[in-house]
Amino acid sequence: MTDFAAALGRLDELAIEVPSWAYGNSGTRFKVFGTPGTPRTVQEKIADAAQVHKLTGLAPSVALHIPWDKVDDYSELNSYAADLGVGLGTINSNTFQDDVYKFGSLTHLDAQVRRQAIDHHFECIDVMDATGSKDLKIWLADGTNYPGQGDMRGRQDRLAESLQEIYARLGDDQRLVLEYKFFEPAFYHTDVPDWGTSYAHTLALGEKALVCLDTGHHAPGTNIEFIVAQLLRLGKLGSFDFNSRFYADDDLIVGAADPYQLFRIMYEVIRGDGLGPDSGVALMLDQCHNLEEKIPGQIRSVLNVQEMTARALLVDRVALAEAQAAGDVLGANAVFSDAFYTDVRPVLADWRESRGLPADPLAAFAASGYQKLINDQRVGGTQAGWGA
Ligand code: AOS
Ligand code: ZN
Ligand code: ZN
Repeated sequence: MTDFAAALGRLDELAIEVPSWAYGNSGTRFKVFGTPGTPRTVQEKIADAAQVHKLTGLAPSVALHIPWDKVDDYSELNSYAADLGVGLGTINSNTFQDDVYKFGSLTHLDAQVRRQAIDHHFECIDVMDATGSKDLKIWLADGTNYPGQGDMRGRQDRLAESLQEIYARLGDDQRLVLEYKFFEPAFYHTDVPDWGTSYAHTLALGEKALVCLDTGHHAPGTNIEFIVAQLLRLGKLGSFDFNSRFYADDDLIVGAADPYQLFRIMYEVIRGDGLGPDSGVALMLDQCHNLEEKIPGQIRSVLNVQEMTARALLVDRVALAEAQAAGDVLGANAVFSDAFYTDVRPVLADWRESRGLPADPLAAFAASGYQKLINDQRVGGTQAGWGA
């Protein structure tokens, strides 16, 4: 039998970074519904993120997006965040919203466009130097819509060269994480479509380059936990972008669509020594809250990750290994699913209370009056990213 207390003791190692853009308004190409109290500045996004950490103890850092979260003085922003009890985390680059990148950025045929995209990443590294952030996350919208539109092979070669320049600029303690996505906004081919392509590029770059796995960026039916296991085995899993989706990439609340999948992913994270601050695997949310309220949406999300991590920690690995070795198919599956079906919510409420946190963070947020305060104070919030 798994020692419940010992297994759940590892929960203290869980830290989930939240994205600044989750607190802004977002939507689909059809409509962006605004919500009252939406942050107007990066400081207000950080203040909202700090609420999530204050009530859950799970979200000690906030990822920034450049240029959406650009400020003049990053050390001031650092102190501002620290005063609120959080730190500044991953810096996300952006080469997807300017006209110049219509046909690509780091892969573009025109050397001047590539230069601009590489320089943007240099700027992001300057921001990292100022904030003390460890990771530069690169997600590219590069790709084509029609067969023949671009030379896929040439684009790979240019991508490799551009990434080399960016990589060479990283400091000793900084890392580059390369995110893959199989389609959208490009609809025929994407230049970094899958973990294999990201792996090939990051392997060529060196040990400070790793793969970022966004859970929403796979074809339906993909065994994501296998990819997790493989990348951990290869020492190349750098970070997660957690979210969930029913169809394509839609950045819904992690664990909402398929909690069993999140459990299976967290099991492989634990199995592959990917849990904890020294593991080299950064856990991050990449979500947008189009209809639901944003701060409660983020609270729900980090709690979902914690809940599935707790269940994954409860897998009796000795019993599982014995059943596997004995060829006991159903026995092994039962050991695995018994952990998944264990209701850990009361234990997690105790875990929170023992750390001076509210047993029910969502109820505590609703009772805090914070939402009303920001609704009254903030007028004219901007859409996540596409403005401020
Ligand atoms: C895009 O689909 C990717 O998931 C990115 O990680 C991220 O959502 C984007 O950079 C928006 O901020
Ligand atoms: Zn992502
Ligand atoms: Zn995405």
